[in-house]
Amino acid sequence: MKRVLEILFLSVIVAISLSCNIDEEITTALPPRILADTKTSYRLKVGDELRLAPNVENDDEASFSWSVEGREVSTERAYIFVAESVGRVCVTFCVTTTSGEAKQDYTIDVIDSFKVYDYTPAPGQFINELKTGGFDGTESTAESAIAYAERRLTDGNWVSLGGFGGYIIMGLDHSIANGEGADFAIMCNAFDGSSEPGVVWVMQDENGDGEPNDIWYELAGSETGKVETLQNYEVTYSRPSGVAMSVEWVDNQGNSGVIPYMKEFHSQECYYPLWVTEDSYTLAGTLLKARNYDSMGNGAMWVNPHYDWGYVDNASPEDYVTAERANHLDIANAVDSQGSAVELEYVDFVKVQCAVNAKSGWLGELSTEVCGIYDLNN
Ligand SMILES: [Ca+2]
Ligand SMILES: [Ca+2]
Ligand SMILES: [Ca+2]
Repeated sequence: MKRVLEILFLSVIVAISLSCNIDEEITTALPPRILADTKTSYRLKVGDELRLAPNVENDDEASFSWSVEGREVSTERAYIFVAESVGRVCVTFCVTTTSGEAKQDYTIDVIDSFKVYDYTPAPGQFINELKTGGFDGTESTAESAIAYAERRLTDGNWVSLGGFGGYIIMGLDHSIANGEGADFAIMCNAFDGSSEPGVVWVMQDENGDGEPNDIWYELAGSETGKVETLQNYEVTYSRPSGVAMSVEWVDNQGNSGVIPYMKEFHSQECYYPLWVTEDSYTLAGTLLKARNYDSMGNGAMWVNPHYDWGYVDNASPEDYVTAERANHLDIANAVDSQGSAVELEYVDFVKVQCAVNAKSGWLGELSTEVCGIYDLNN
């Protein structure tokens, strides 16, 4: 009998301890946790959709809440954000269980919907090195190069125009009106001492076919009309005969030179755009006198001073807005091929073209960089 009582007693102890463990499991369940690798900032074009579905641990029987600028929009596990208008939006995700809650903020910058129509850079150290944009660096058609450029600009990253004459043509999903003052902005990567000016050209879709095949008008800048500024300057680049070679050029002023191959920094086989099918091509535009100089006299520190106004990738106190990393441009400065002012109520296409033909020692060729375009009238 004593043995039976002992067994009963032990059974009760085991049962109590088991039930204690269960209670403990419930009361000490871990609170939900949003995994740290969640991407929390995005750039979208108007009209884009983004599916947000953060990875959450300890989310048994959780409830979810999504809010946009503080207003609840969904209680689903995942949320599809639709970019409706330009600006910065804060989206908050909240997961709640009986053990606690976790929150995650997302910052979404919605930019104007834009399109790249052409990306024809001059040769340069960043050309064909397109892997920096998540591509494989061997884009060999105009279409794939345009896709690369669009992707880069959507992310707010730079697209290099290479040496003199290299250009990109962009447009928004609407005409840009010529209002009071500056009308649109071009983002770039200029900073004080690093200005690589690009001239801006604008065009109206006069024939209404949606393509930039009409008349380009230059936006005059501070250098327009100066003796040292050359209109109709042309440079012809020739495909190198082998890999790892500089790209030779001749201009229409009797000069020649090279876009130097710089193996130690950019070791892709060739700096001549792979999607240019001809063995040589000519880029024509407006040449500004280079201002770059070797500030220490020993080649270590090159400075690229800014120009007064009217250019892209130009850290001008007059039209470069540091917080936006963008130059503000005014359609009212449009001039025709004779240099006469042209009144344009709006424009549909914008071309940015590298406007200097210069090298800065070990930094290589000067090359305008473009990071995006947006309408200032919004
Ligand atoms: Ca204006
Ligand atoms: Ca057209
Ligand atoms: Ca630059």
